[in-house]
Amino acid sequence: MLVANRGEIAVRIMRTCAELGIASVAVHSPSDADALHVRLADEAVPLGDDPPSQSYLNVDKIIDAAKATGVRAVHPGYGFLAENAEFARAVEHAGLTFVGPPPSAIEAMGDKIAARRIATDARVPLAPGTVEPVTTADQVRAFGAEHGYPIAVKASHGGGGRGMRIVESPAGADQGLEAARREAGAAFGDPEVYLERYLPAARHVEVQVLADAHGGLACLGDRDCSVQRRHQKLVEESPAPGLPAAVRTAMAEAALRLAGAVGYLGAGTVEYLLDGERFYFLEMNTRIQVEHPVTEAVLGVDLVAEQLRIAAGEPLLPTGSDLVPRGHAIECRINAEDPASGLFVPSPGRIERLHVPPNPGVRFDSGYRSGDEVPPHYDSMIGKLVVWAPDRETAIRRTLGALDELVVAGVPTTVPAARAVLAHPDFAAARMTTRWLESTVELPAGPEPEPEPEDRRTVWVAGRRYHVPYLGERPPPARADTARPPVDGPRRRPTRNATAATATGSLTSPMQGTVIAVNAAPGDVVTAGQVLFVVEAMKMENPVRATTDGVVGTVTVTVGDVVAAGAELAVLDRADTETEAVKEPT
Ligand code: MV4
Repeated sequence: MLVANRGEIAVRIMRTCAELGIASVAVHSPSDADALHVRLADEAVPLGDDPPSQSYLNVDKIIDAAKATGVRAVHPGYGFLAENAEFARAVEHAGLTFVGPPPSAIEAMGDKIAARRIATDARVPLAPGTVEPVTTADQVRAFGAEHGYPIAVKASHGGGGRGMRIVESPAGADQGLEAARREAGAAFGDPEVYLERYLPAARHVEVQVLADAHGGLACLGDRDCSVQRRHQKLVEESPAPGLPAAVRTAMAEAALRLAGAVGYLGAGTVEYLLDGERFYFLEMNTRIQVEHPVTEAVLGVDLVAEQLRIAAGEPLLPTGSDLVPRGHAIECRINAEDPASGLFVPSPGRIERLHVPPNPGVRFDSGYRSGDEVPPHYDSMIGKLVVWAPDRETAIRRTLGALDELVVAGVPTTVPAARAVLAHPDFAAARMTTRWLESTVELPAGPEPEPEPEDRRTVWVAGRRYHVPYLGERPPPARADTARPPVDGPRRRPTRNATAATATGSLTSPMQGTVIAVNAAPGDVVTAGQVLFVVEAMKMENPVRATTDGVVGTVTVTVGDVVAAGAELAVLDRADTETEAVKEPT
């Protein structure tokens, strides 16, 4: 098996391969030469340079590697080429098995209008919407007059929510349509859009399905993935809490009808919006998903093993699998992200120490070890903390305990954000919609002062020993081996993605992409290194930092704008007084 991926999912797939006695081949970029997925593989083939286009997205190089090593199958993981029908075809043309659905199913579900038509025919509920592309503002207003506002304008070839625009009233039709088409063209190479009635307060619930080559179809329960920000999921769980049995069954049956209608094969996910007790089809993901372990935890099934069995032409699932969920599982995505200024931007760097508490019910899927570097070129996810317990309440408490004991030193992480979610009363009551995290949860905006064991003092009181946090000046280390690396603070060094200020004080975008966050307004006093913008390109969020201390003059862009590489984002007037040196944490 060649695994055309990196990080935790490549590792995850290789471990199942090993268990099944299947030899694995890794591919890797130069930065990943010593990565865990390369170490675990039986063989490894270097690809081109670090940028994904030269390595993990390079179809020709990956097919060459597959041919050269004589593999019989290719597993794409998620992201990268996993939902690229051309890649699936290239694998098949090379005489190899693609671990996934037929290219026709990838294509049908990748075209969101085609997917809506297939779902309609399969009697899968959809939000009121169009099954034809929309090109004029008159069509938007006619839709609004019939179905009401707000209206979601969505890219036909988009997905994951990117490029979606909301039109609140007839007056916004021209601008909303224009912006959506422009963004869709820039981001997906096709400006085609369609309309849906927008549901403002829904949950995101998805259903896991498996289909084999013998007509076997199975539903493997559901997951709630409502806790996300900017379409990046943070916490997922299975089963979706509080679903009435009739709704659960209807969602599962609709998902199976859709899988059957599209000629599905392998593992797939049908995404819905859930509004009260009504659910509406959003899209189908034709891959193994990041959050698949919560399903594995409650069902005792190895989903990657099922993918491999199905790809080998075997019937799905061992006989006797009852597929009744047992207990509850929660996943927290642990990303290398900087919470400074309230923006969660990727912050790659060296993981000085990684320690996972080996508690019952705790699993940590990661592509990294202590001492590994998180490269800046790819997704910033370090790992996934997956916790199982007999019931949801215990699972929440157990996850909070595991988050407290988890050590990820050297890079700022999403651990404090996950803790804020898990400790929130709305989470306990399962009152989360897709807007909840951004609108309700107070996310810690700075690095948390996490006392390491070395920061604790041992004191004896009445013959008993206590370890107490040391809150004063940190004492000089007693011994060399108790010194800890200078970490945990927000790092103020510019990343490789940061731009250079031009002589005129323009802050420019380092790449073509979509502005997804603006944290600067005219008159703001900013310090060098402060994140002012986030530009998304190729599913990566790139921080753009102030290059000098100064004052923001004009802000040239707003959220949703598509910018070219080198385009001006803002004018920065350099502070003309002699400023103190930038405060570097030491
Ligand atoms: C919607 C919606 C509300 N109404 N469609 C974003 C992800 C993409 N699959 C579709 N998305 C949405 N479509 C209608 N008609 C709200 C979202 C949405 C969302 C959906 C799932 C998970 C997170 C989300 C966050 C914001 C918006």
